Amino acid sequence: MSKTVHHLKDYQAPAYTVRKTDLHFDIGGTETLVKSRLVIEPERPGEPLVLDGSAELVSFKIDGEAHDYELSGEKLTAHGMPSESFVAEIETRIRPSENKSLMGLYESGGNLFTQCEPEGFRKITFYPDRPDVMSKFTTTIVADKKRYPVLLSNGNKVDGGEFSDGRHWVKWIDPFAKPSYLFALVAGNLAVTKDVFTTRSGKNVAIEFYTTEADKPKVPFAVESLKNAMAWDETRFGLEYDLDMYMVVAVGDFNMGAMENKGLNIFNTKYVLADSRTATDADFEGIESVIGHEYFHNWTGNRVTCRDWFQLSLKEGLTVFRDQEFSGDRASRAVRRIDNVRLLRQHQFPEDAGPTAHPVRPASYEEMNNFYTMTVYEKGAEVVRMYHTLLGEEGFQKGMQLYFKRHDGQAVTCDDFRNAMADANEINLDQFALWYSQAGTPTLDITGRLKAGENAFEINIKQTVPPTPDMVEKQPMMMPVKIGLLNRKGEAVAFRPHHGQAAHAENAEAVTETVLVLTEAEQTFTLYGIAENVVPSLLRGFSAPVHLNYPYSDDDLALLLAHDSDEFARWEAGQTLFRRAVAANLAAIEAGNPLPEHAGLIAAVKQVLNNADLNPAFKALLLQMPSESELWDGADNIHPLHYHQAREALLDAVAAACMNELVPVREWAKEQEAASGIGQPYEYHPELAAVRALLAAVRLLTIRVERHQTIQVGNYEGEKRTDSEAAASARLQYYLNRYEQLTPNMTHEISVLNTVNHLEEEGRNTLLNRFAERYADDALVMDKYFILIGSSRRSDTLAQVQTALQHPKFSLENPNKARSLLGSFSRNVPHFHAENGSGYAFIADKVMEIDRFNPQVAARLVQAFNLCNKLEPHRRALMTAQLQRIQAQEGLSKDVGEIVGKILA
Ligand code: B3K
Ligand code: ZN
Repeated sequence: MSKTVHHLKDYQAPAYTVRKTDLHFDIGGTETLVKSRLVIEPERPGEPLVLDGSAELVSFKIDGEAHDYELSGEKLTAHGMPSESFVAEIETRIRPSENKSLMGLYESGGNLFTQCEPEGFRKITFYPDRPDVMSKFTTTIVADKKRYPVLLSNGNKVDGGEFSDGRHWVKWIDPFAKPSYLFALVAGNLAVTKDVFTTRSGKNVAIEFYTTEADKPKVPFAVESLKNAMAWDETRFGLEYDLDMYMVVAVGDFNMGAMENKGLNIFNTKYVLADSRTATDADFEGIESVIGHEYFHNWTGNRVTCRDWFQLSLKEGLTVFRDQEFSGDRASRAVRRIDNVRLLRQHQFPEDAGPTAHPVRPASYEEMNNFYTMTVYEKGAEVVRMYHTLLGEEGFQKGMQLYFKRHDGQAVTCDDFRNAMADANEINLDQFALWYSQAGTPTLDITGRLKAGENAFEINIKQTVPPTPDMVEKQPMMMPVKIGLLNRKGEAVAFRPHHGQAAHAENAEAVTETVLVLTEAEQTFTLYGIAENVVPSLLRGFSAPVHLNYPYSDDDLALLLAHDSDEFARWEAGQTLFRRAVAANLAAIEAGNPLPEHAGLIAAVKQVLNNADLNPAFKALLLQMPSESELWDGADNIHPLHYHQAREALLDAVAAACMNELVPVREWAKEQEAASGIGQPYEYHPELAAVRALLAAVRLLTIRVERHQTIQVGNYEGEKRTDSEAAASARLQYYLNRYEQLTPNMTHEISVLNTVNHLEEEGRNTLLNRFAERYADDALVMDKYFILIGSSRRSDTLAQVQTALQHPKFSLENPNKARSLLGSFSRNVPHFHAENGSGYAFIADKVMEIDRFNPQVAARLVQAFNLCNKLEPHRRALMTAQLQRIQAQEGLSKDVGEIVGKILA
């Protein structure tokens, strides 16, 4: 396949736009006939009409007459178009049941669904399939009534009827102009759950959730989440819903989380279905945030959309920011913020430092699907958060209002968004544009000193933006650095920021926190009114997505960990202590020396465990050590197993030293849940979720010690037992007993299974098998089973993963299943990076197999090889060989080809 690279600099407005799009779907047994009637406006008459499409073309007419055209690649080109408004009629034939790419119109479980973003619409019909062509759509669907009783599309249902041959039809009109990527159609046998939301202006919006009949009991939480999101967007952003109906359809085969099609969201079942018997607290939180995210797109994405796909972060970064704020306002703001930062560091920082690094607004792409990345989404959200930090809530909302006032109904760019923020606040944000064009995570090297005699503390900040494959020389960026100061007793110290240097400190009043606005490669800020020695608390709330170095002593970090009023900075101090301790272990391992002691760190962990004032979810986060991918970020010549050993050894050491503190916390958490006073103690509730998160974190530590202890056999009261089960091994009895009775609560069940998942004993297998049997008919719980198999550190994990591929409930064609088993294995450090290369060869095989039918899923999986050039020579050679093998595969998709090409470049 010839390689086509699309460049932002080549953007050209469309030569033809579409005023009206009338679609007619005739759904047959295996074939669907699609007729489209487009009212087209020439913007540059005389140019050829070029439409995107890869469906089978049946006919093409202009103003009622057959017209000549050429087909080449995925384009139809027609010359000699009328110079004024004309009508194009196009007929295509498609076969949804053969479509395993899950883009365009496809079949899942006997029902039909669409996915059009970014370029799936062209698999359905020929069209200017680009976001800056916005058109009003009507959609008529004809299908057999028995097989497809439910026929849905965007907008409002306006008409329908029945034919004498058992078929029926429905007509939908979407009153809002939209690009083709927001088109959706669903046809099938689905049950509906209804509700109503009354907007603040008094309009009733019909809410309809479509699932299988059997899944109906698992819908209410998602419905509640939607209503909460609708209310929240009204109060926090002043934004109301604009149609009479809001539909959500759940489908088991879906390439990503969900899709914001206008009025008709299509969701992965994972983000709709939940009850506490089968979903964990994390699943509930995921549902709330994804339901919110897709809803918020109605304004940030649909009403105002992207001019071209390079601008994807315009809608995604902003909408992630909005869903993060929604979740933060719902519960545990600080904990959510830390979760966001962990996600960014574990996945986006490595992306930004690797072969596929790209700016928040990429400058080029081969396959757009490869750019739905952590950078576009999560770093994009951090960029939006920086506006918020620089401008404050009020200024940010002023910017949002101006953005909607200027651009409602338009397809615009990231610059338009930045200009709205700047103009509404009458400030200059020109330099801030660099966040959209420069890739790579900046590093801040900060020093601080007390200026004796001047009652001042001076902070010097140097920023460097690293080179990335796309760009070597970078300019200094504009960013907010939020800071505070602590004295040696851990109390906040008041100071007067230097005039003009701080965003919100034009007055000379003393404050305990300020935002320094960094604009230079090196800059010094002076804080006045400080007579004592202080420890600076830097980058509070993670005010910019950067690496930070400050020469803190371990004692400084312990002080911040114990006393900082900013939870992020507090957590970060603990993370830095962990990072230092792992680095010391790593150095010892690589030099063949005995491991060091970690008295300071252990004392700090004990303090955390003993502190009864901490929110349990926050305490759980404080106990979590950075993952391997965070630990080796920035390093070269990486020996993954050494990092793994260094980290494991530290966890073992901390657990062993802290048992006296850990066990009481574990017992406290168990009692807490039962005595919570919250109606049903095992249901999802943020406060109970916090307690269960702490319990899970503590269990993962205590098992490290308890697995070596003698076994006592006791009674297991969790469930009914048969005689043969009663005879199960003492080991199994021990696990079942020791790790508590299983309540009707998936969070507990998974926490117990995670705890024992790495143990070599047969009892672990027995437990997992039981779990798989019990939930054999629940696809989402089976995903959890496959994750357990793929992420185990047991020595036989690769063999177990291979066996699981044959499991009757496993299917490589189902993205959730492939991601659960193979995705988790590709992140399983000791097995993916096995010395003999078996992990790499296995994943390469699966990438090639999946690529034949679903390039998007394959292209995700192949990114496990991004680390290639940072590895030590032996593994680098092994990985390179696998990448070359993939690259040589015949018919390789451009999705996988683009990624592999960048890694091998
Ligand atoms: N906009 C979709 C993502 C589409 C991904 C296409 N590969 C979901 C979302 O971000 O809300
Ligand atoms: Zn989105």
